[in-house]
Amino acid sequence: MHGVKQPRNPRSDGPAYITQCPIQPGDSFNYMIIFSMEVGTIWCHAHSDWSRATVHGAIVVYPKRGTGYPFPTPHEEVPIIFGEWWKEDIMQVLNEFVASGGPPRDSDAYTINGQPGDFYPCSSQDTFKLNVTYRKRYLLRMVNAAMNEILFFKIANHSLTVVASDGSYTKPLTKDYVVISTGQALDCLLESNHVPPRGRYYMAARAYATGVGVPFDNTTTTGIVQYNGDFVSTNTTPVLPSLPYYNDTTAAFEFIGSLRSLDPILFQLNKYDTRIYSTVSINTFPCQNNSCAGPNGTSLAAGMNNISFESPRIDILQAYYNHINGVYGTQFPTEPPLYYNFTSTDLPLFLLTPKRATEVRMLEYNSTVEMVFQGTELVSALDHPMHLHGFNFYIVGRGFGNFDEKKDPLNNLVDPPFRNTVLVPINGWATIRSMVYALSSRTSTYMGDEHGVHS
Ligand SMILES: [Cu+2]
Repeated sequence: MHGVKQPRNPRSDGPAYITQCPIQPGDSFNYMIIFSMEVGTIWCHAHSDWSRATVHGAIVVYPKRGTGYPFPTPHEEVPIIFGEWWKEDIMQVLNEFVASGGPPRDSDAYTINGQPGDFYPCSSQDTFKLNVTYRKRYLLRMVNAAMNEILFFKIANHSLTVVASDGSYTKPLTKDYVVISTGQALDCLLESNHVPPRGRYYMAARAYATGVGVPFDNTTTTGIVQYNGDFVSTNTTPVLPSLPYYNDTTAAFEFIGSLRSLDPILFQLNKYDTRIYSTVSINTFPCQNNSCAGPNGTSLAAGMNNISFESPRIDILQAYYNHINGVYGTQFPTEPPLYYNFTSTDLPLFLLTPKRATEVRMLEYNSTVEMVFQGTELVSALDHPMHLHGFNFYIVGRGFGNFDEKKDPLNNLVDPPFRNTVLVPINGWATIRSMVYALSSRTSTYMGDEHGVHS
């Protein structure tokens, strides 16, 4: 489950080797999903290897019976699922990626509702089309189910009003483009109020990618918004929106930083019981004869506080309940093992190699936790989407450079967005606060980077 709190129901959360062992081929597992406070769009996906690439779907949670939306009722609701598509079998792509030690092969296309769009001859007939009636309101329920890339999305000549993110209402935010990282969901209103010529308009998405020298799929996926009635011939070429440039960090964070929570804050945000300060980096492992495809023949890895997660032999939840020793450690460091200039481009090589471990940090039920994620320049600086399983968190701070407790004020303790995936800016940091009743007191939550690099 992606973004479902699942109170006292951690067995049905899903992450492989955290709350359950992977479901074996031919086997089955019934998930019982308990919804409690989610509202709007969230989603679910397969969680082992790269099965998420093709096994995913939106979950729509409607307002409680007798209550309505905190925004004008839409005329129609439309799922917009972004995906990433490779010509080869996805397992082959993954196996090659893991075997090489280098970055994964770039995808061949992004998709909107399963279709790359009519820039691709193979998809031109089946391009996703949204037929709209003049002067109506459409609720677009967007999910970014791509494997690796954060996306900019825009509809030509129309603006979008965000009303919810990651299953929680937001104050209405009207923009002519949105940013959606892997793992995130956005509910957006689209008003079909374009004055004549009403015509046909592309909706388009392409990557927001900032890593210097890091390859990425730079293609554009499209769908079409077309007005019903006499206004237009279906032969007219739709108007194309101009998306922010691939590495436009200003545009990305202007959008992300403008989101505000609509509902009252759920717990006191001005204090916390535990702080976990963690670096988030790309690392490398040495490779025999320097024969891997990562930098200088190494093999790529990912690390938090210099620990690269190692999958245990059985799931952590089972080991916890059954008191099985030797499956995980309880010493996930609450701060980086070494303080260096995290965002300097000139870092000593010894920092590159992380430890391999399965480390957990135990937290008290009903306590509050602050996590500061610090991006680093190791191998390559990137924007990292960080996802918390089981519960949303408030994004209370974000900035560029090295986090400095004294200098960096928290941006928002009043109405910060309540999300399950935070985008840690390139060469920057992000601070979240959450309360530990995520999956009941007796379980593990799992913080992971939605980028595919560590898979
Ligand atoms: Cu997920």
